[in-house]
Amino acid sequence: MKGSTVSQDANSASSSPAYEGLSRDDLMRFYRTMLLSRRLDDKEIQLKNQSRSYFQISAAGHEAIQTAVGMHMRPGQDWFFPYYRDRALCLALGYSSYDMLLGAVGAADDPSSGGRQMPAHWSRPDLNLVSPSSAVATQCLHGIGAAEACQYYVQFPELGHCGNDDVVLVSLGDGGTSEGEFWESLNTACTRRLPVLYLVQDNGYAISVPVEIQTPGGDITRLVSSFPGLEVISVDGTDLVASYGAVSRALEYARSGRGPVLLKASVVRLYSHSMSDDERQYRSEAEQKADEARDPLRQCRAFLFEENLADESTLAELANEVDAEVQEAADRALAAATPEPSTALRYLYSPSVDPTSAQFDVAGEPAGDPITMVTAINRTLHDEMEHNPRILTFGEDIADCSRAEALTSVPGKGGVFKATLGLQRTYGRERVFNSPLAEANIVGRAIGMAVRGLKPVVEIQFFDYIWPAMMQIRDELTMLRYRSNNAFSCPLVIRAPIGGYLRGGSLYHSQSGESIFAHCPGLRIVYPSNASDAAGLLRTSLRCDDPVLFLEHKHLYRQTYNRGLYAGADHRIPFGQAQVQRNGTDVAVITWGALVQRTLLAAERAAQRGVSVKVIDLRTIAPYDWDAIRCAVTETSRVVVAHEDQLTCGFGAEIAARIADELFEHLDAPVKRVGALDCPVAYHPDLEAAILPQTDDVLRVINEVSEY
Ligand SMILES: Cc1ncc(C[n+]2csc(CCOP(=O)(O)OP(=O)(O)O)c2C)c(N)n1
Repeated sequence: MKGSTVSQDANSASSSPAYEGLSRDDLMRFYRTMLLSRRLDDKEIQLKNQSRSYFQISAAGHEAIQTAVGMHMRPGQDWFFPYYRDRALCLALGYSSYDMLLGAVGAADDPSSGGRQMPAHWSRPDLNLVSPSSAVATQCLHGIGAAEACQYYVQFPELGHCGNDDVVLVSLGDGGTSEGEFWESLNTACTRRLPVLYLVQDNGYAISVPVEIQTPGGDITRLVSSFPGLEVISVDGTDLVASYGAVSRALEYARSGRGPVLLKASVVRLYSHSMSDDERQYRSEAEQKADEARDPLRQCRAFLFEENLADESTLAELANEVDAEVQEAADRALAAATPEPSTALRYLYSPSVDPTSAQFDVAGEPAGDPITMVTAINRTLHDEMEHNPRILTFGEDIADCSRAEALTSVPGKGGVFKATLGLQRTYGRERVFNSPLAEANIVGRAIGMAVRGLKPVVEIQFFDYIWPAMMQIRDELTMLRYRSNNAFSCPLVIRAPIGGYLRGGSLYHSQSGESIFAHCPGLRIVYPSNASDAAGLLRTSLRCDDPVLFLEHKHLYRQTYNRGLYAGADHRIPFGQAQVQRNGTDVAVITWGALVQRTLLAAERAAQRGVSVKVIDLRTIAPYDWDAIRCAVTETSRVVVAHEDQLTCGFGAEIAARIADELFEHLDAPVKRVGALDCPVAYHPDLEAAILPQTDDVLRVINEVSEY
């Protein structure tokens, strides 16, 4: 480490330009944090070897840069999106040894997760330290959303606090930079000039994959150097003083409002990737030795001696003190209570707002002429944006016109289906804007905004293209509340046009697949079949406290048969409440979406043959109305489940299985299902008609069941 000879008594508390403005006391404090981090790693390794904890991943070799960042930034004011190696960073921000060890043993009082997350996934709301998942790089997009929330609050201070110079830290490894989410986040960070500090800790490896395989040229800074507005800084992240200086410069840039910074810290990984890995299988001894020579703790110790800032006995005393702290914390953590197994289902959803409750049962006052489903959605969005200034909406093509100068002279795009038409014109470009063509970007940013108290309602242009966002939905959106034991949440709405019957929609504009999302606990799934339900259910989605996937059937957007009256700006429909669309006594059909109308037509035809069919529109898939299904089965003893999605593993399979399980003795016939063929939806209308379930198919199965 660079420095000049400064005697110990000359500079105990005053800062020295030779040490990037750090005083001896600062340096000693930083050294202590680095040492504490290492000793905690070693204690956890011991606990794991003794089978008293269940996983370990260390920060060994990363401590200097992390301490420098943590000491520079402002917990509780700046925001932090860490990754699993950030032990020294989190200690520097104020996370305690005891709390870390509570995480290691999975104690009930582990403040990060109550024993739900692996150790090393630290979080605490009062520090603005946001609960990370284990999926590398997803946090990059959350950081962007958090920074956008900051800009929003600066503009609308009555809605939330953000200082003019607050910065969002996004921390990740060199391997993580290969993920699309890293690049999708850089896109928006630069486009919107966001105050984001990317800390890339490059230890040369992602488990066993060396950086030259990961990154062309082996250095991420070469790849990002052309991003407009991105400041790029490299530093030896094992050198505490150099790291501190580099962080100073990085933060100065980010705090000045000029845009994002990427700080690449070259570090070493002194232990294997985690205790589930053995690096001797893929690293030479010589290479490991070379890394050991760069050990930041050793370097810092040598520096303190060389600069006469500490002597052997001072550091020995400090080490004893750290060891005592770690031992005491470990003893207490090992004695701490473990999580109660009966709490396993807690905090999948908001404990305070129940969208199935009477609070969401508000009929409203239907008035005016009947409107289409897409108009009902548009009107609801308008009214809700008026009602709640925290609602923002963005997605691909959803704005009226991105170029402000043209907005007055054009009618506006407002979404490829026009569901968002006029929102930007009415509520402004801060609240309604286009996103890049990147679905993970859309959902990931929305999560970051929601964490900071905004209410994003985002559009995925076609359900068929939701898949790049699947990681964000499955691993982040639905799990944040659960994994943080209710400390963090991200209630937001994803609107996604779904389904076929388009005559030409083909494979990539006709997909269904609600059952895939029904397999993601933590997510509400809404699937209206008509205009009035769409309005009431969308309002509930926007006012509840959970993440909602709001599926809008494209074919139903503009039909005449499902038009309805708009019931005003307060109309709400509770989730999990099916609607009986037709009463009948012989057969019950459980259905939703585009199959509702087809089933009603089939029921009409069945009635002509003397078969009385009850038609139940589920309206929401998660939760679904089991009571309504149970009543229908007990009343009719014959049941069909009809949906547009493929038969195999469609949501009908779940309903049929549960009926067989719980209502078997009430049945007079097998539970039958109607669904699409198990293939994609092909282009030619004749093929489409053969693949998707039609009225005739529903009628045939109704007949089979009634005649059984
Ligand atoms: C999206 C995703 N893919 C794979 C993994 C499994 N995994 C965990 S850590 C890791 C390597 C990450 O390397 P890097 O980003 O360089 O960070 P380091 O652990 O070296 O600090 C991998 C592949 C994961 N957690 N997330």
